[in-house]
Amino acid sequence: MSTLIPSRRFVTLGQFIIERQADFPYAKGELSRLLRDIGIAAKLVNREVNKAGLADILGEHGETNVQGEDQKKLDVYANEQFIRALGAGGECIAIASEENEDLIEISSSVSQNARYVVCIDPLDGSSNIDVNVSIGTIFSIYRRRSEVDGSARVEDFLQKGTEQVAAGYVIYGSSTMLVYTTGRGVNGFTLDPSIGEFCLSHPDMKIPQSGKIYSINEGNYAHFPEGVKAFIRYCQEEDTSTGRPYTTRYIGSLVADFHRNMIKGGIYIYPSTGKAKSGKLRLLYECNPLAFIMEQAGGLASDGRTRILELQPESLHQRTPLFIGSPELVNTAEAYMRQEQETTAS
Ligand code: AHM
Ligand code: MG
Repeated sequence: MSTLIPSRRFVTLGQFIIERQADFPYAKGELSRLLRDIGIAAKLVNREVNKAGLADILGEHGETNVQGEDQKKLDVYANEQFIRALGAGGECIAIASEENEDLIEISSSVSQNARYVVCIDPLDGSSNIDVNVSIGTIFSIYRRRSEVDGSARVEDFLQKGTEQVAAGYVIYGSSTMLVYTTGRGVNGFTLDPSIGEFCLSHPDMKIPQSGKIYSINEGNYAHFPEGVKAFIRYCQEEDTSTGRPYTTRYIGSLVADFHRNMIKGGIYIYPSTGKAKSGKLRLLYECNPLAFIMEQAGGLASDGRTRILELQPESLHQRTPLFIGSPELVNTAEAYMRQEQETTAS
């Protein structure tokens, strides 16, 4: 008698989103469609990232973005793809992008009754494109606050990170992955290029409670707050009971550094520096979405004192220091920051 062995079922992002739709009866499928649109744009961006070394797509685009940084051609392409996909989908009324000074309102007829707004960093770590290092997209979705039949307002975006309904990132790396949360755990999907689909590969991702990796641009050491310097010395000290000294790993591409630490356990820090009092990273496009994902994976994210998700945004391009990763390491780093504060106060 022959036995039929069922083949292992693989779950695509699209199937997974549909299966999980029941978690959001109030959302009537809009959130699912938004995630689907982001997944489609990510595939287009992935295609261009993969051939970046071949096409005349490398190099400066000749413009600077609103932060005064050089924009590469791929940044522009990625920005356009996400805006186009979200604009055509009909679920998003406005987008705030790291690459645009003002919010982008979508005025198509299909979006008239859209209830969501999206914050996006279309291509983070773009200074790594021409050296073939992993780069990423980071996104975050909020329910709008303004009336559904009127225009979107900046206030729709100036919501605390606790109000996010979904957040995720795409890493264009040795394989391309899309990782997202809707507040019910974190799931990761790897793009299978042979079928052109993101397939569930990392269900219910959890960050280890502790870890041995610390990621920080130590070139700025002289300008770090004393608490950060003390934490770095702690990481470098010999102590076999806690596995120290720890290992330093810094790619300089946030999504790649974040993703590695999520899987292996560790901490990423971009603190304030002498020249940048609020650090470098943006609250809306980078810190809030990654903080939401990190907390959902069992980790922590703060500005060294306050939980990132509780910071009240005042402007679209606001920056904040970021301490994010395994809870034990973030707690220890925060303890050093408190110690610094107490020493300064006394
Ligand atoms: P970007 O949004 O302009 O790409 O800048 C953000 C990037 C992050 O990916 C990375 O973690 C950080 O900047 C690196 O900054 P630095 O070179 O100062 O260490
Ligand atoms: Mg960025």
